[in-house]
Amino acid sequence: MQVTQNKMAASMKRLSSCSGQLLPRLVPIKCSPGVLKHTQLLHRQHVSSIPNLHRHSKTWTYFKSISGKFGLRAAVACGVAISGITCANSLGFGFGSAEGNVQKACESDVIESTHRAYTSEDASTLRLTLYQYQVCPFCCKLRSFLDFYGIKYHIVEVEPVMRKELKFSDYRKVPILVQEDAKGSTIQMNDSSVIVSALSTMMSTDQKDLGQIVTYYPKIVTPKKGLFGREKVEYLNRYDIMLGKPGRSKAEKEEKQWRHWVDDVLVHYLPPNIYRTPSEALQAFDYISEMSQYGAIKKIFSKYFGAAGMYFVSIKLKKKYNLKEDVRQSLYDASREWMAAVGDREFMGGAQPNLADLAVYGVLSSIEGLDAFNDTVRETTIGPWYQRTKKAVMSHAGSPSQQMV
Ligand SMILES: N[C@@H](CCC(=O)N[C@@H](CS)C(=O)NCC(=O)O)C(=O)O
Repeated sequence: MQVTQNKMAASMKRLSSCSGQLLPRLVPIKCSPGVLKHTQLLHRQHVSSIPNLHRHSKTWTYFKSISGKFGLRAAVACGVAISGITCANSLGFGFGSAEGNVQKACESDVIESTHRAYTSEDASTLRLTLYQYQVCPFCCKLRSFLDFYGIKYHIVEVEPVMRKELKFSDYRKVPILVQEDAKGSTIQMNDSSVIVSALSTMMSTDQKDLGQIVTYYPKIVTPKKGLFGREKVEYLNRYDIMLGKPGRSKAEKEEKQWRHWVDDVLVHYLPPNIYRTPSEALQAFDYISEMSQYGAIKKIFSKYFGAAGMYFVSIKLKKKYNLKEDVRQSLYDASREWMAAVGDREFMGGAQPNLADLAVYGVLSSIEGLDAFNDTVRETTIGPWYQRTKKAVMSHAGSPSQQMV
């Protein structure tokens, strides 16, 4: 009981911090060699056992009935209760994590081919395990990358309250990707964008040692401040693919800029939209609880209390991220902005999606089927691009074996 209460308190803290009540904004931090070494050690954690590996099928059930209003007291109580039922972890907590973006210095203009020659053999022999929540947007983003390139991976669905599956890790968020070598030693990679950059580096350069590659993305930890503060984790060079050449081409810069935008802007527009009204919050939580590892009773509990809590949290997130009064308009604006950037190209990457296409698609796929998604498709021109990208991801169009067909 005590453990559960502590868990609830901890989860509440996560919830609060994500809704921006407690965390100050991060400022860019420079990395010292000492930090690099430390990071290297942190990354080389060993996983004693990898739990049963399985994949969840995306069964999708709609729920659209309850639209009654919650009393304020009840809602506040629900908001507290939800913290113990962290289904919201998947679609709420992560959004507010105040991870700033630390950029690598020194980028000069370079005219070079932007095409990266990916080789699937590199990745298919990696023995990867993805620790995830099925509907977490960051996990969806990473999966869209892995699936597009036909990279095989096992999935461990993390149970969001106790998160026992993450016991091996100091880093407590998902996604985490673990690579196991033939001898059983492992390399842990954290943060969806870092993982995409690291694997892209491996797949498109001669550097095949992932243990070495992860050191290019050093972790910076800012200790927690005050009683309710939270330790903050940052990664340097998060959006950089280390091609071993100076500078970036125009297309590479564009890709990086939009990957950045996905994490800094787009992802923050989702919670206020999917929890916009009590009925939409219920719809979202019906989906989340359906996808979760919970038993029937916890599912019901998490659905109703979680929905109520996130409905109120989303009002705070709306303010924090400066969404318009009608939050849908902000989501439409973001979709239009993205489509304007894609222009008359099939994908931003040209004939094939690039990492920005995959990131935008991945994050949006986490809300596919919800009202917010359907409205956006109806009100903007994003639908055909979304479907094209989905087809490319589902058919593993980036895998060299597919390209040869
Ligand atoms: N920047 C990270 C964010 C990951 C994140 O915030 N994940 C959420 C789930 S959507 C999480 O695990 N939250 C748990 C927590 O904050 O303790 C990434 O891109 O992977």
